[in-house]
Amino acid sequence: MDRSRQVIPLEQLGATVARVVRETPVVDMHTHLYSEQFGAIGLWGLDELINYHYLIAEIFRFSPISYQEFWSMDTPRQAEAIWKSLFEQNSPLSEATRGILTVLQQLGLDASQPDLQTFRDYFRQQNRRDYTDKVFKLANVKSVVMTNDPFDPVERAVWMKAPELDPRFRAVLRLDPLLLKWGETHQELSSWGYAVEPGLGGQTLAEVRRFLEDWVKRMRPVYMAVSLPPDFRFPDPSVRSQFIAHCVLPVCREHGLPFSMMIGVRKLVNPALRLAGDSLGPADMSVVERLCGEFPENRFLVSMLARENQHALCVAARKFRNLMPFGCWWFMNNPSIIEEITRERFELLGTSFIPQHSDARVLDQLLYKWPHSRAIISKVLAEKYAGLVQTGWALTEADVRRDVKKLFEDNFMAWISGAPNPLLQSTLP
Ligand code: RAT
Ligand code: ZN
Repeated sequence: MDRSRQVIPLEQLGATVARVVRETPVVDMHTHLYSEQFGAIGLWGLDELINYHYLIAEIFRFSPISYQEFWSMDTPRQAEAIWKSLFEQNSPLSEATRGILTVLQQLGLDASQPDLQTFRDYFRQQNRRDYTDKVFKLANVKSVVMTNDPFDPVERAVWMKAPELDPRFRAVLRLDPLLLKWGETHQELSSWGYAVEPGLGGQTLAEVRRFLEDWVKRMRPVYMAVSLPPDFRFPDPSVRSQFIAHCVLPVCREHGLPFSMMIGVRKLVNPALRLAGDSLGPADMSVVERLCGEFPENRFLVSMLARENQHALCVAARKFRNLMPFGCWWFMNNPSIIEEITRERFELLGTSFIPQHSDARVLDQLLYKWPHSRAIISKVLAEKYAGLVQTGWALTEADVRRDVKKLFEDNFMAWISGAPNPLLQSTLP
């Protein structure tokens, strides 16, 4: 094939890649968003945006307000306190504060006149259904993956009614309570009719499998997921290891579902901050390698919270084709770190990874998380393509479109399809 006519000239590379990255819809493979059938737990709007726990952590760096005083206020008052402290009395330089300004800009609001009441008026005029369509369109997001906890009473009540969900919202069976809090959750399982014992005796493992099967049937999840501490080990004598080996991984295999492990969170290092009180620590990557090696029939999605683990995760993915690194999670979701991680992933893995997820907790956050990440991904991708073009390689726009579609959609869809993954079979040594 004569590719010379469609080849992208070096001087147009940056603009072409940026345009393709902007135009390619993304499947957002990890969020905390909910379709409207879940009611009030599906957060959206300005006050929720401002009350994001990433910003709650920041107000206490600038304002003398006590924890008690802050938590005694309702959501609008908390939002006003955060706005005053982080936007009026200080420049909103942090990634989380800048994000609010990007959201306002994307919606056509004037950030040069930063008046909370005016912005609130705009949001009051929106209705959730139309606003959801608008946000998906503006953010160029095709679908989002929720985080669904069968132990959460509000969620559970919705799932038990077998709701017809907005198809843009896909489910994930999140297992933190089962794997990390068995001391409490065994009672709930018993009360729901599963014959489990706290010490895992009797039929416990089979009953936990039955519980997972029931929820796979009910939720139709695209994967199962857990977040884990830095000292996560496998195998070890814990309940967690037993459940992973004998319940989670077998049921995942049976249904062709990946198991997502987000590793490195140290919960509540400052409990007074509540949801904002978690921190991070480097984990042992050999644990991930062992799981991938011992369970070659399982597929793993893995994101690490510590910067120190990012390179080793890429190396592990070179060794195990059943491992898919994804996203720049939480404290990694900052421009300087996203750029570094994305660059090392291209250098070690080509396009065989999932560069980003939004982790949005408030619908409107799609309007900043994706533009911010898209800008960095295109910058790094253009730089990597420039290296090819300088060798004389004839890069076409069709090549760029194929690659970006893999990064934003196809790699994830292939991973959750349950079918053998042709992408990984053809690209890894
Ligand atoms: O990024 C966050 O919002 C964290 O609070 C966590 O929810 C994390 O993303 C997780 O899914 O555990
Ligand atoms: Zn999350």
